[in-house]
Amino acid sequence: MSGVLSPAQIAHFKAEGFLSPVRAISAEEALEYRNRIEAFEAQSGEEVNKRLKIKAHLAFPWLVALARHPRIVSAVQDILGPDVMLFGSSAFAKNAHDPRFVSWHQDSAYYGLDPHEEVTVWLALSRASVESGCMKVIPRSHLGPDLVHEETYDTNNLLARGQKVEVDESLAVDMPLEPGEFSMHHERTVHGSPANLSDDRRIGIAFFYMPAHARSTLGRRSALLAGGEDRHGHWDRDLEPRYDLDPDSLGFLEAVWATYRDQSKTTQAARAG
Ligand SMILES: O=C(O)CCC(=O)C(=O)O
Repeated sequence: MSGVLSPAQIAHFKAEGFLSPVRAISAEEALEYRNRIEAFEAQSGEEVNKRLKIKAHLAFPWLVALARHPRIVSAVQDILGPDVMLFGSSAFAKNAHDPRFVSWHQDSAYYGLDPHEEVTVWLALSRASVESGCMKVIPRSHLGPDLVHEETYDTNNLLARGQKVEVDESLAVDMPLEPGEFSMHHERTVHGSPANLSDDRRIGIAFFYMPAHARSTLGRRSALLAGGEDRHGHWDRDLEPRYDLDPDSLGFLEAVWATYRDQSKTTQAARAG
């Protein structure tokens, strides 16, 4: 499948640094995936935000399939070209009447990619409205400078380090989504989301795509081929789950998480020194 995005949508993404909404799956399918996530939470006794981080797709084959969904991958290819890889994915859930938020930030400060061309697809599995704390973006911020982040470690912040930048909020644009729709933003686009004031959970999965020519600036890492071919070999391959909660791919995920935490400590030590 190609050409999911119209020329006007592609031009909008390039000029503004975001695009929303685009439909990937039906509302019924989104509910089915939400149910699977909530069954996993019931079984593990942990909120999805805790376990399905960094490379959530390594937990379930159906999340790998969703990351490779033809409509999502084609939309990404419309922006990035034919050869696209997924280096990460993360669940972002806010409960009903949940004060937790995502501070204004640029993903490019942390993703360790060169060049900065990553595109995030945020797929709504429940309604992400202004009331339930949908994402907001600062248009055209992807064309501006790399901003300095302050790491706050605020416990109500869904970002691991509570990183934030100062922005003029009057410029912000909301990206409300119905279940099964997704938004796209460039890794340098400043974005964030407020608390959930609604009566339902706001659950989304963010998929992080890059062109296969992108290199890691954080040492050798792994990724999943999502579309086209990898003619560059800059990335090792993610160990894909053979079945739900495959211990091998979960072990792989744990090892990636541990490296990420170590890198985070090293970065903090370097800043403190
Ligand atoms: O779920 C949210 O509100 C924020 C997600 C986010 O920061 C991202 O997908 O890059």
